Amino acid sequence: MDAGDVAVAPDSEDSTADTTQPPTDLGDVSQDTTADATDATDATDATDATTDAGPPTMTPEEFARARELYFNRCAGCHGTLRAGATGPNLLPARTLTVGTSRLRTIISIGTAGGMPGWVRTGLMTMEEADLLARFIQLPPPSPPPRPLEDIRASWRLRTPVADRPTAPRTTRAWENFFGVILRDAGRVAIVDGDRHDLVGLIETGFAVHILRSSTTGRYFYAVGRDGRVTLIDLWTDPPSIAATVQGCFDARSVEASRFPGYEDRLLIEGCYWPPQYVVYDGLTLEPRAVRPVLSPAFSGEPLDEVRVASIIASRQAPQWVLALKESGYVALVDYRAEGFPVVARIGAERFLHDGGWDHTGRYFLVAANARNRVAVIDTLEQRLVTSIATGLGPHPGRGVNWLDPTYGWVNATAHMGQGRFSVYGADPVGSPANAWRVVRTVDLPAGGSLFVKSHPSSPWVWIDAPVSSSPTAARRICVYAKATGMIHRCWSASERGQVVHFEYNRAGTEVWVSVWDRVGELIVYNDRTLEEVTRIRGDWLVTPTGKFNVWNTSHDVY
Ligand code: DHE
Repeated sequence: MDAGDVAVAPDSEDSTADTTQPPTDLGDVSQDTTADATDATDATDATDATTDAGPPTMTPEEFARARELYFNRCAGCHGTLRAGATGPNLLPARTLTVGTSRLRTIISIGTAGGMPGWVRTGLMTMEEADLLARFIQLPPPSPPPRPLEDIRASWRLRTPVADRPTAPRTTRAWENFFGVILRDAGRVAIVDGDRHDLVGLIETGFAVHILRSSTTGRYFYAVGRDGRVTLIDLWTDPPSIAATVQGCFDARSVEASRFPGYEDRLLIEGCYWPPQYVVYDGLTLEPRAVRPVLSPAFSGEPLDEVRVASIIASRQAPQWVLALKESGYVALVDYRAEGFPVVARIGAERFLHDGGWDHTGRYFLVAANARNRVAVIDTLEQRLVTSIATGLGPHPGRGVNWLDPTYGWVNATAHMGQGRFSVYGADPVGSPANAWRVVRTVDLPAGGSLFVKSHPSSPWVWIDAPVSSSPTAARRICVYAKATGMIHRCWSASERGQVVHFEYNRAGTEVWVSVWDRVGELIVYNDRTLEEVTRIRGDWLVTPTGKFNVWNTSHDVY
């Protein structure tokens, strides 16, 4: 092992073995995406002895329902065309050999490899599991393309730029607003970071995934799983929708232009389907260009599906940095060039997912969860530096960076597949011997982690575990101390739901975390004492997930 230190949490509550069966739609974190699903059926329900005879049949209505279910629950991990990514391949050549009854059981109770038990956790009925079991034995339907003219037809400019306020109409400190995703309500709440109260509710539609701020911070861009982008103006009172557009049928990411001179001017949306990205005017969402990303994998395998996963914006060049999941390339898109082309493609690692900057904003550190590695991309020299084996299923979100007392500047991730926080050197100038290798591994009580977060003025790194198979662990927060390189404390933050995702206020003095539940809460902690400041509650707080502070998101503070 290339770890320098191994520190063990001194006051962890338990060391529950974690098989990471996420109770959400996160799906598989199996290491081998070609693993046979039949391997995972050891827990098959003995009462389920249906005999399968040949390919299943479905009525058109059943097929349409199953297609929708697959899109909502399965496509994120297994791919729209079912060729597999974080989860295994679900094409008929494989699934027909497994058969309806066993597939239904897997869908119902999950697997030890990380597949959620959809019926077991109450998120699906047995009838829906049966529909899906039959659906995945039939050839995948061809999803439609989405050309520029269709995207243009979806564009709605509600408030032209000339009709918008020229100064903030609110007297509140809008740069400390938080955009809070209310996932299952199809809304984004704008919450005042000073006063901890609701400023406004924005109807964004189906399952918003993330928000990004424009570079001045005036606008939030929200992207939903259905590919819809919503431009939210924070200078109206209350905040309002200025424009909407739908560039994809399935999407997870948007990012603004951040290079000096391009503030608030452009926006990119990365599609899960079709395999493309779309560039919009940043103030109106008028579509400007759509570009394909389909190609063979960097290692040569032919592909029918390539999804755009994380996107970050450089401040050192007029470029967006795109992680292309299936092909394993990191693509640099130049928005100063005509047509917003990809100007460099860097082969990194397959099934790229989430990531963010090192402290200089030069290196992109992106997780290939299914390969248990974090790839390091030098965006200046446009090359892969290396990829680091960190643990099972690294999932940093945008990640975290700080100055370690021994190893210089570092970045870090926790993991979905094991209880481990890995710290890796990221200081090739000040501490070259430690750069791009794991320098500390710290045990956590459980895996199932999705996000880590810190702030330049904070002594801590906050770590969640919302997709742990243990409900206790899924509600727990752990805090790592930068000074000692050890877990300072872990505690249970809620008696229900899952505790997920952190965000700081503008001053870096408070940390907000979501209780992801039908009756949700936002817990606000004092970042110095780790004591609870308040709990934000309200009947509008339905299934809160990600939170994005205007100042921190527009300045890439994470
Ligand atoms: Fe996310 C970030 C994709 C499930 C909440 N999620 C991301 C990013 C990607 C992604 C590619 C990086 C965006 C960027 O930085 O540009 N997420 C996916 C999936 O494919 C996956 C695994 C399954 C799916 O079908 O969507 C998935 N994600 C989830 C959840 O279940 C979460 C917890 C709740 C939800 O909304 O569904 C969730 N993802 C988030 C959040 C971020 C995110 C809050 C942004 C973190 C940040 O601080 O930047």
